[in-house]
Amino acid sequence: MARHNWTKEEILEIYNKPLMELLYEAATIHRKHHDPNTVQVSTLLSIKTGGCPEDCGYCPQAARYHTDIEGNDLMSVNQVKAQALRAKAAGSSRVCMGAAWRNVKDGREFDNVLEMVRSINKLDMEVCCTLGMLTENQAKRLAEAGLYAYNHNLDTSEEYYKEVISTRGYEDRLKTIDNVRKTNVTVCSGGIIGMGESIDDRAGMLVALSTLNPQPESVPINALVPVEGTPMEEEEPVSIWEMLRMVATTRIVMPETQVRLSAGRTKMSREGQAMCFFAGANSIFAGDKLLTTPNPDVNEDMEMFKQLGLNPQKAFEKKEKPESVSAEESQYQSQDEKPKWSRPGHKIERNLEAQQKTKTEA
Ligand code: SAM
Ligand code: DTB
Ligand code: SF4
Repeated sequence: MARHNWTKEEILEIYNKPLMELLYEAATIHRKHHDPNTVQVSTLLSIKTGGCPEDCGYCPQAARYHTDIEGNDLMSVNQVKAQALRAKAAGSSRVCMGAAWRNVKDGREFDNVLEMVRSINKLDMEVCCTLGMLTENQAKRLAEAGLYAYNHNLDTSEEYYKEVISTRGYEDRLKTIDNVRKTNVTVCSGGIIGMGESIDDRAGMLVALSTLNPQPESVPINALVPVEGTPMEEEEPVSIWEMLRMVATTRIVMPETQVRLSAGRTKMSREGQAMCFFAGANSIFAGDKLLTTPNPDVNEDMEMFKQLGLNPQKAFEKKEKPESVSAEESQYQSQDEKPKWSRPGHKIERNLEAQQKTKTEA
């Protein structure tokens, strides 16, 4: 059972333990609650890029910073469906659609997003969205469309939040999470390390997340990707030791949660990532792009899985499929349409070939 009364002092004590003790404790808890050889694979899709009115100091998509990213209008439902099919063929069980919005506005664009959710759901994949702030009614509409998870990060501690973002407050973030909780959509909420915050702030963020009741079903741990043109362009990269401590502490205080290695994996060695999986990370973002910045090559990730003996988690393995789409409705139920990684007796080499083929065809 998860505890919902962690204090900052307790969390700091865990975070600062001798590393071997911390890793052993986290790995032991991880094994009690999860299969240590299964890792969820999620693909990010930026459905609306750039031009955001907010001032998040880390974000290349904020209109006020002069970054090199190419902004786009909302993608079409067909474009999204095509990308989701590609992600599925590459072994992903979840698509996470991100929009550079402060909040969702009712109207044609939101209707299109609801249609995207329905169409990815029909592919028998979990669908996640991260669209900024939501009202209770918008959360309900997403739930009715079959949304599986909503990502809305607290990013850091309440105290440090004001140093990073001025255009909205911590309370606004908590309110959206609460609106999502009123539905059957699962909550994905985590944060970023390496923004100049203290260890106290990291512990503060973990207090805020772990005292939510229920705790978030998934917690992404991002290492800042310092992007030229943003106020954080000069931040020092986080070391693997900090990442490991953060992952292990998250695992200990939120034992049932899926802990996701998110932004920053391009700077992590395979050995470093293996240590993170040992310490309790059990989800990654796959695909050579996050939202706007690079991510490790899919083939490299597949080789890493093979080397470490990891298997990708199947869709809907953790929670019942949302009721709005029945199994009969799903057009992609046949064994052949299942991701190659999750077919019995698969050969990863075959999958590598399929990857090369998709790339050449694209
Ligand atoms: N606009 C929506 C929002 O802010 O909730 C959704 C998209 S936003 C890009 C999603 C998350 O990406 C942010 O909350 C932040 O945690 C993460 N993120 C953005 N830029 C990042 C960066 N440069 N490095 C690491 N994480 C980043
Ligand atoms: C999350 O915590 N990390 C992802 C996802 N949720 C939406 C986003 C990372 C973005 C990194 C910067 C970029 O690519 O623009
Ligand atoms: Fe906008 Fe989200 Fe980026 Fe903040 S993190 S600037 S809200 S896209």
